[in-house]
Parts: sequence; C-alpha cells; structure tokens
Amino acid sequence: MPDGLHGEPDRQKCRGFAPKGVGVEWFGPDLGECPPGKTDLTGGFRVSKSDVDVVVVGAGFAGMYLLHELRANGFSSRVLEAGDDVGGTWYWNRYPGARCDISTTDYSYTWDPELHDQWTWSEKHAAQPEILKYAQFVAKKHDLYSGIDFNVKVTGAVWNDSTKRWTINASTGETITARHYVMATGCLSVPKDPDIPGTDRYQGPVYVTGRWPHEGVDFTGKRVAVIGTGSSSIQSIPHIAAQASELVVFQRTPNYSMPAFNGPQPADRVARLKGDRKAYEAEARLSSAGVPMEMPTVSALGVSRDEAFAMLEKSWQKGELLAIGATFMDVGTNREANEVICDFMRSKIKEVVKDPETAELLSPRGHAYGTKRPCMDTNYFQTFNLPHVRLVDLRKKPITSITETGIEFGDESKDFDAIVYATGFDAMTGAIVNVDITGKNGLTLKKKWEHGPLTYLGLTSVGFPNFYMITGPGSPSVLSNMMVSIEQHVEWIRDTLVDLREAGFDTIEATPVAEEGWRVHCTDCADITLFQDTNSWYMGANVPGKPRVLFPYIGGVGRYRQTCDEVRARGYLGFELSGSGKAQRNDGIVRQVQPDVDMVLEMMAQMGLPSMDSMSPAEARAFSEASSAMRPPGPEVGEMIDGTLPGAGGPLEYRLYRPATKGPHPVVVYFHGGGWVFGSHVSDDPLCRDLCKNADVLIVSVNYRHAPEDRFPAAADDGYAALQWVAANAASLGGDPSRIAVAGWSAGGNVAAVAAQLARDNGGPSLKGQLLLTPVTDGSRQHGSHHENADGFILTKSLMEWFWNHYADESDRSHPKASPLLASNLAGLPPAMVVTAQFDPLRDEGDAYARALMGAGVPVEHLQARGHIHTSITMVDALPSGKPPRAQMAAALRRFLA
Ligand code: NA7
Repeated sequence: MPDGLHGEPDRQKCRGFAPKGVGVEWFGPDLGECPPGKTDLTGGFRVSKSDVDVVVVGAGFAGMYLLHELRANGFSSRVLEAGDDVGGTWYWNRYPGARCDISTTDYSYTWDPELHDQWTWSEKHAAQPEILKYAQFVAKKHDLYSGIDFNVKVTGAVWNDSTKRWTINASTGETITARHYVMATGCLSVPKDPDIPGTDRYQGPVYVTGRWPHEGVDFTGKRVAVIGTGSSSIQSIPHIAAQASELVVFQRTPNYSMPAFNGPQPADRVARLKGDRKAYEAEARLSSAGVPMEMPTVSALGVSRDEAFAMLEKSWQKGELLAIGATFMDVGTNREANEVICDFMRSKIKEVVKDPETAELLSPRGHAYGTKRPCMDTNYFQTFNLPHVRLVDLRKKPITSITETGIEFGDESKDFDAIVYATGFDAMTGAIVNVDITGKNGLTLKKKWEHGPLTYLGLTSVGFPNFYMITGPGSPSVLSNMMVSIEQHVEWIRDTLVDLREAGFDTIEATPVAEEGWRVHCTDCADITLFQDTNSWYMGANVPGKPRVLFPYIGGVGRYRQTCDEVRARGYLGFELSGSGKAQRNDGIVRQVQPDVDMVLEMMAQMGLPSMDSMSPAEARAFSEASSAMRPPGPEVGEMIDGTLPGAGGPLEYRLYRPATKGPHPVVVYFHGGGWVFGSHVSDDPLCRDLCKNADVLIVSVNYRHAPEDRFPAAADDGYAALQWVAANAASLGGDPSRIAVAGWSAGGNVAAVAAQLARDNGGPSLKGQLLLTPVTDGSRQHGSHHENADGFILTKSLMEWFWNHYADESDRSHPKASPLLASNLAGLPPAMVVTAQFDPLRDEGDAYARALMGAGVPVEHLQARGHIHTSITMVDALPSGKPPRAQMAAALRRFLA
C-alpha cells in the first residue's frame, strides 16, 4: 500500500477541497478566523451550507460510501457524525478482541476497485484497529473527511410539508434544511441501558463494550466482572482473563460459538477473487447472506448422525461464521434438524471445557442454533479452564444488586475492581428512534413504531417522505454481510435520487398498501423460521418493553436486492412521487407469494422443466411419478394398508392410513389430484399422512379411472362407488361407519364434491363433511383467476385446458357431475371446508363454490390461503408455509367428525 495513505487521517491535506456541488466549501487558512457557528477543523475553516440536497447521519461505512456517491452525482450534502472520526461501529467498539466475524475477503468495499490493490488485510478476521484504519484510509483517499461534520449529534428532524424539505437540528445549535434525509446510523450503535438493579451505586470503574475507552484498559492484577455472554463478551473474555487476577463471568444465556481459526485469508476465496473478482462479488450480492456459499441440498435429518457430524466438522474447520448454518438445508426452519447442529456444538464445548459442570453451564439448550447471533471466538471456552476464571449462572444465581464495591448475586456478594457490561444494544431501531424524527402531520417515527417498525423495504416509511434508512429494520441488515447490504442500500438511494431529479420529482413516499404488504411479507418470512421461538435481540427481546417482531428481513440478500431492483424497474412500485406540479402513484405490493413457495417457483424456473401440457398423458404420468419420488414422505402414521375395492367400472386400488391412536376412527374417503389424467391412491401420500395424523382420522385414499382412457363420467362414478363401498365396509376397516366425510385436492376435490352431491341425491351414505382443497368446480373456465394466474404458478391455464380436454367433451362440462358449481341445488349438502389459493387459476371457481354452498344454507368454512398456489398446501415438510392451512384443514375434519 502506498505510503501516506495509511495511518492517521491527515486532515490538513483535505483543505482546499471543494468538489462541485458538494455542500461543504473549504477555504485556506489565510482567509482568517472561523466565522461563528461554523466548524473549524483544520487550522483553516469551512463554511458549511445550511441548505443541502441531502443530510446523512453517521459516518460509518454506510455514510462514507453515500457521501462519495452523492458527490459523484452532484448532490450537495452534509454528513453529521457523533464521533470524532469515521468508522461507525468500528469507531465505537474498541473492546479488547473486537473483530469482524466475516472474512476480510468479503468484508471490504467493492465500489472502489483500486482498493483491492491499495489495501492488504493482514488476517482472515480483521481486528477492530485494522478495520478502523481501513475506514480512515478510504476516507482519506476519497477526501471524505472534508464532507463530514464530526462531534455533531442530530437532536431532531422535522418534515415541512409546505417546503417539502427536512429541517435537521444539530447538537451544535445549527439548523440545516435538506430535501432528503438519510439515517446511516448502523444497526448496533446504541448500547442498551443495563437493566440491572444498583448500577449507579458502584464506585469503581465501569466499562461498556460498545463504548470502550479509546486509550484502552489495563486489567492487570484486577478482579473483574463481565456481565453478558454475547459476541462482544465472547471476544473480549479471553483478553480480559489474560490480564485480570480474577475474572467472574455472569451468564444469563449460553451462546453457540465456534473458533475463528484466524490466520491468513481463506485460500479458496482469495483464489476465486483473483480469478474473477467481478463474478465473486456478483455471487455475493445474490447470495443468501452476502457471502458466496454453496447452497445446501441435504436435510440434517436425511443422513445418519455420524454423517451429519462429519459434515459439520468440515464446516467447523473452515472457521467461517456462516459455514455451520449452511451445512444443511433445513436448520432454519425445522427444529429437529436444527437440533443436530446444537448437539454438535455442545459436543465441541464438552471436548474443550474440563469441568463437566462448567461445560454444561456453557452449553446452550432451549434455543435453536442461529436464532441468537452465533458467535466466533478465539479460546473462549478454553478460558474457563483457567483457575482464576469463574462462570456464574444467572438463572440459578440472579444478580440482586450492583453494590458500591461489587455485585450481589444469589446468596453471594463479591467485590470487584472493575465491572464490564457486555449487555448488548438496542438493536436495529435504537439509533433511529433516539433521534426525534417527525414526519407528516406531526407524527414521530417513535410513535409510529411503538408496536414494531413499519417500513417499506426497510428503506422508507409511510408519512416520512424523502426519508431513508440504510440497513433499516425490514431489510437483511444484521442477518447479512453488512458491507454488501450497505452498498446495496446506498446504491438504491443514489439511483432513486438521480431518478427523481431526472424526472422532476421532489418527493418520494411509500404508500400504505406497499408498506403493509412488506410487513406481511416480512412476517411470512419470519413465520416459517425458528426465530420467533427465541428471546433474542433479533426479536427485540433484549430490551424491556420493545415490541416483539423479527426486526431484520430473513428472505435473503439476493432475493431482497432483486425485490428492491424490481420496485425501481416497475416505476417505483409502492411509492408516490410528486413535484413540479405533477404526481405519480404507482400503488401495489411487490411480494405476495409465500416466500418458500416463491423459492420453489424460482428453482423450477431455473430448472427449465417442460410444461406438462406439452406431454402425452403417459409422459405426464411418468413425470408426475418422478417428481413425487423426490418429496419428503410426510409424518409417520399408525398403519398403512393397500387394497382394492369395487369401482363403477372394475376394481380400484386404495391405500388406508390409520392413526396410531386407538380406534375406531372416523373415516375420510380421499380423492387425489392430477387433473383426472394422472396420480393414484398413493400420489398424495404425504398429504394423506398429514391429515390422518393431525385430524386423527382413518383415510382411505382411492384411485379412480383416468382420462383420456376413461373419460367423463368415469372418475365421478368411481368416486361415488368408492364412497359407497367404504361406508358399507367402514367397521371392518376399523372405522366408525356413523362418521364419514369426503375430501380431495384439485380434480380430486371435484370428485369429492360430486360424490357428496351424488350421496345426497341417491340415498346416502350420509356424510358429516367435505374438505375441498383447491377444487375444480366449473368447466366453463370463465373465472378471472384463470386469466390472472394463467402462468407461472405450476398449474397453468393451458394445463387446465389440457386436463379438461382429456377428461370431458365441451358438451359434458356443464353437467353437475363435471362441474359441481353448476348443480341446480346445493342445499342439503354436508358442511364443507373449501380451501382456495391466491395464485391459482382455480381460485375463483373454488371461491364461487364456497359462496354458492353458503347461499344454499350449507355451513362452510372458507379458507383463502394467502400467497399460496394450487399445489403448495400439499407439499408437506417441503414448504413450511403450508403447515398452518393444513392445520386448519385437519381441525375442520375433526370438527365435522367429532
Ligand atoms: P448481545 O449479543 O446482545 O449480548 C448481550 C449479552 O448480555 C447476552 O448474553 C445477554 O443475555 C446479556 N445480558 C443482557 N442484559 C442482561 C442483564 N440484565 N443481566 C444479565 N445479562 C444480560 O450483545 P453483544 O454486544 O455481545 O453483541 C452484539 C452484536 O454486536 C453481535 O451479535 C455482533 O453482531 C456484533 P441474554 O442472551 O439476553 O440472556
């Protein structure tokens, strides 16, 4: 690295820099005294403009890059920073052992390619001083110091709806107005107040990891208490122990931590960067967490325990924070799979910590791996083998009070020469709501967010025009490599400001529909993970009174970036733009499909699978069987028996699913999906098992004759014949003949609905209920959803045409045995649950059937599965979002058959 670019910032060299359009102007020292109210930084003075295009709060990696981009694009700006230097997190967090957990190959700016040659990281995991130097190096190289006001806190910001500008009040007493206002204040910048009684009483020195003295602390020969065992504590404890004469660690919750194996940068990543840096960076941007990783394809439950541990050992040896969690595909969503990692991590603690009792105390139990921030350490667990280090379990011996000289806990009282609070941060929102930000109609962000942060894309918030957050709540932020997420947000804001200027708009504000849509999407993403079950700062649980939601967006960095890009490409979908006498409101919701369903659709699109309606029936059957063979099997049931029963045109195969509980059970006659063309009595196996177990019913899944070999009304006639046979033989099958229902999915839903009508019209059997999952009910195919969801959601409009063409002549399709919706009378049918999916061509005809049944006086539970497609609810154990609707289906069957 060239001399003069490293080391302490040389602000003198910044003097005289006055780039075009920048809101800070520099004058030489010969121009005289610094005028009152201006900032004298370098021996000369500068006049800071009090009205600029953009005010940015924070000069960490986000604020620095944003300043660079604003200048490059001709926006005037002021960057206000509370500290006296750049670096943000790395300026404040100077505790001993503070390091980045992401490899320096990935935790580096990418926007200045020269940096890769000008800066060489000394280690895989850089320590805080080196990262701070890097920030200073970049700031100096790009003359960023000249655009930043240091030692300035923002005390308030108010939107003026007449001038369409923000007024920002600074701790210096200065007032600045700006068209746009950006909080680049970081996610973990406000240490939370230690919620421990007596903190004010202690007379000795107190240290907070997130506000460590710049001159460092010497603990040599001291008796030290450390409270907290999160990442900061885990990194600093070995260093403190190396100096202290006695160290007591107060632990409330043990954490999962793996060794960093620090050393040179990982050779494989370096090689890839050297080979094709651009491709590597592009992969990072589209990855799940902002670091290129191979996506796991194996379930932790799909291999033996020994194999799983061997795979985890390989990940462990990499010394990369994300490696363990990326070993298996299902650890984020399946507790049992996650527990495999937890066991592995606990086994590692046992190997290291000599005292079994201490090892057990240090072993996390009760929270899933990854749902609290996993940590990386160097000799953390080894430290507890030292004779002068003691671990106190606060769950057994809670702190009753900090005293003048030490700490009272359990039945003990101990004196300490110093207390270290490593008790965490008011994460994600603390720094934002700490500033009084007042938007339209006097609404403050603090008030608006009192029940949880409401944002559109984690970047903006309704009622706060021209206000942006970098890595705000509702964006991947802390669940990602922050460098990648920071750059993405800065670039999105930069591009937006340029777009607005070019189009002549002054303001941009999210719409309530878009913001609510984003909240729902974030919740959908969170709901399919294990995060909600853990008290973590991700969930706001570490700060008393903070709303409990998953603050970061868990949908992944790549998908998130694509979403933000899509919003812009679709003309700022979900935003209202105005200015120069014009306005544009492009309302809408950018993500509505359930996140796991979306991933499946994306995977299928990438696989470029042929459409089934381009196949012959034989090919389609083979294709369907091959796809079924790859899915998870579904839950265990008590017993499965295959048999045959007499259909309308000959014997039909069936599979009986019996619960493990004591019978006789109520009976559900089930009809499979497959458009009357493919499928069989076993093709919906996982769904049948799921219903059998969760509804505690005996399921008889019946095959029926398929088209085109056996066209209409073969399937309908077989359905009714099977129902009659099962009813007549229920007792011998181990079921209760007085409690019988029908169920079916798709074309099977059609067969079930028709069977219920035939049973009503032909003297029985008497049914207790009908469960119709995304059923075909109307051969006219005239409903809007056939057009709205014609393509892209697995069942397409043309595939539905293909099914109908194979099954029934046009003239037969209006017959109630083909189209149960068209029956002249629906009264007297058994109670129904009709499930329709939002992105299904069949949605509207299912909805219509539910309404028609209700209109005829039939008790109906109508479940409109939001964000689902025709097939997704049947994908047991593959799509977690299908679980709640299936649970409702099972509950409905229980009620019908109670
Ligand atoms: P964390 O991860 O929030 O850790 C804070 C620790 O302090 C954690 O072990 C807490 O236990 C503990 N804590 C908090 N309040 C108390 C009280 N009142 N009594 C006892 N113990 C308490 O913060 P860090 O600074 O370590 O790490 C923050 C992030 O910075 C890190 O994840 C990286 O992303 C960088 P708890 O788990 O709440 O029971």
